[in-house]
Parts: sequence; structure tokens; C-alpha cells
Amino acid sequence: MKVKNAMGIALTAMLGISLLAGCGEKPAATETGAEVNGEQVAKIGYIGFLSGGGAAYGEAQKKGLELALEELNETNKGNLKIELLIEDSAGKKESAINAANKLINQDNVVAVIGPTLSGEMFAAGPIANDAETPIFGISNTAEGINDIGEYVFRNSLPESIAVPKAIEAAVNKFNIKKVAVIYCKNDDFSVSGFKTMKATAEKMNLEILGEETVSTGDVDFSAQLTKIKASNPDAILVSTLYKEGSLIVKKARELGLNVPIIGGNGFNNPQVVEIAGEAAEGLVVATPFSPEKQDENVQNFVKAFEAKYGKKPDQFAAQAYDGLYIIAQSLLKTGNADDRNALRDELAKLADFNGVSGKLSFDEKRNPVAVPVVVTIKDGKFVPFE
Ligand code: 1QQ
Repeated sequence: MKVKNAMGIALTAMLGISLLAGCGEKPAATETGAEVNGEQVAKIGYIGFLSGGGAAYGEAQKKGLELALEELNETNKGNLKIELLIEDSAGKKESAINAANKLINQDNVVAVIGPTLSGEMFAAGPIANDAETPIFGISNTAEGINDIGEYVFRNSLPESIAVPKAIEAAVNKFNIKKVAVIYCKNDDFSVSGFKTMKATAEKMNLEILGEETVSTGDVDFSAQLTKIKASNPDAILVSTLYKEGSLIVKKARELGLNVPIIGGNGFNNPQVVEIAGEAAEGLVVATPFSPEKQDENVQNFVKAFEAKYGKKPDQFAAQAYDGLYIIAQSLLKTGNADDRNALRDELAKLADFNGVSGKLSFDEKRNPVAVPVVVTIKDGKFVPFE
């Protein structure tokens, strides 16, 4: 659906510069954005994994978005008010498709944030793209996300960048020569992460002893891990979401598999420590965000997040927070609260955005260009891996 362009809506840019004068005329309310007391309203949708086996991802994202929303609406008072419309997809493709259709065609949002899983984005992204509505992934790390189309963006670092960093760091420290891989075969993110793990291991001349698979919702991994143990690996590479991953880590340690475990983006959530407990110690992952980073921007965010929610943000909260800031900044630059095409063009120009999850620019495929850090779990916390 193509949206009517707003009639010379004046928004004041973040720096206080008036963008469009609007000839003194009061702008009319438009299809997607309504004007309330001179303030433009931008409706932004969020599709999140808010219930079910990966709900901790969605909860973290929702918290990050709501903190950003509060701050942005305060900063831009009188100019731009953002309304966040939240839909729970429960990690399911069908629900993500329905949510995207509702947000785009019924609620007339100017942009969609999410869905949480890469698989959901592969399902819902084409709906947004066909409707010429920007859709912005804040946690989609699989290969090929941006190939969906030019309305698809993401600030989440692809596994193809993050995973090799984690493997290289661990291999260098632990003198790893042979690895076993275990991954979730019915989750697009996990499969993509597995492919990257395999390619990285091959490139580094590591011997791959075996490839085991699991499915989402599985709770018993004894058979796969017993096989892995018998192959006597120097390390295990795990590509799954946090629930299955944490149980895999726990079981591996129970079976006396005490070699380093290197995971993907699915592990970047404190639920890993909740579920795996002591067994999570030493797990190695790469992430673009660490709440311990000594950076003013990051520490202000961590403080504000802790004040609001009583705990530190994880990577999913950080990327959600940055995502809403990026969209708000781009909307302000277009001078228009409801022009989906103008927003897309502005998003595509993003360069050197100084976010809490690092400095971000997009490459020509709208993929994030950013640098991950490798972290490990020590005393129940993610700390830099050295
Ligand atoms: C993806 C991911 C997941 C870990 C998000 C929760 O990275 O689906 O791409």
C-alpha cells in the first residue's frame, strides 16, 4: 500500500532546525500519522517473540524499545510523538505474517520493527517490502535477510561477522584442532549460524568430527551429546536459540564434556545463566554490545535501563533501543511522520550512528557495518573474553 505524502508537515530536527515551514498552514491529519496539538504522531509497529520458548528475547526488546520511546517522546515533545504498536508473534512465522499485515494495512504504521527471529523476518519481510513499508530487524542475524528487498533493514550484526570472531578467539586461546557441531535444524537463524560455523572451521583447518541436530522445543539432548563425547572434540560449536542451547550446555557438562563451548547470537541473553547455571561458565560468544563497556553513551543507557527495570540490559534490549532511535532520527530528517518511502530513503543513508550497541553504518545492501566483541560467562556474567 502506498501512503499519501503528508502535506508539508513541519517537524523540528533534533538539533532544533525547522525543516519545512509549511507556509504557516496547519498540516492536515494524514492516513498514517495524526496531528494532535501541533505534534505529529508516527505510528511504529513492533513484532516480538513475547510468549513461548524464546520470550526472553522479546521481553528484552520490548524493554529497550519502551525506554527509547519514553526518552524520544520527551526530547521531541511538541514536534514528534511516537506511538508504539506491539504485536506478539510467539516466534511463529504465521503469526509474524498476520502481525505485519495488521500493522501495515490496518494500523497504517510508518515502519515495522522486528520480528525477533530471522525465520519470522523471512516470512514477514516480503509483506512489508511489497507494501513499500520499511521493516527494521533488531535481532535478525541470518544470511540473506537484506535480500528480501530494499525496504528491509537491520542493525543486528550478521552471524557471518560475529561467529568467526568468537571461534577465532577461542581457537587461539585453547589450541583447538577438532570440533563437533550441534544446531537446531528447524530454525532459520540456527541453520544459518551452523553454516557459518562450518565454513569458519573449514577455513581455519579445524577437523569437523560430527554434525548433530536438534529441533526447537526439544529438552533431551543425551543421544547427540553422548555421540559428540565419544568423538572426543577439543570444542563444541552450538547454534540454537537460548532455551535449547542452555539445556545442551547443561547436559554436556553433566556428561563430563568439559571442553570449550562456542555459541552464536542465541546465547546473548541472561536466560542462559538462569537455565544452565554453573554449566554456562566459560561459554564463548560474540556480541556487538556489552553493558560493561566504558563508553559514556553505553553507561548512560545502562543506568537509565537499570533505573527503569532494576536490571542490566542485554544485547537484545540495546539493539532495540538503538533501532527506535535510528527510525526516529530518520523520520525527523525527512520532516515527515508518515512517509514510508521518504523514511526508507533516509534509513538507507544511515552512517556513523553512534548507538549503544556500537557505531553503525549500512553497506550498499543495508547490512550493518559494525565490530563485535567476544565475551564469555564468568561468575554468571558476560565479561570480555581475553
Ligand atoms: C535470529 C537471531 C535470534 C537469536 C534472535 C532471537 O539472531 O533469529 O536471527
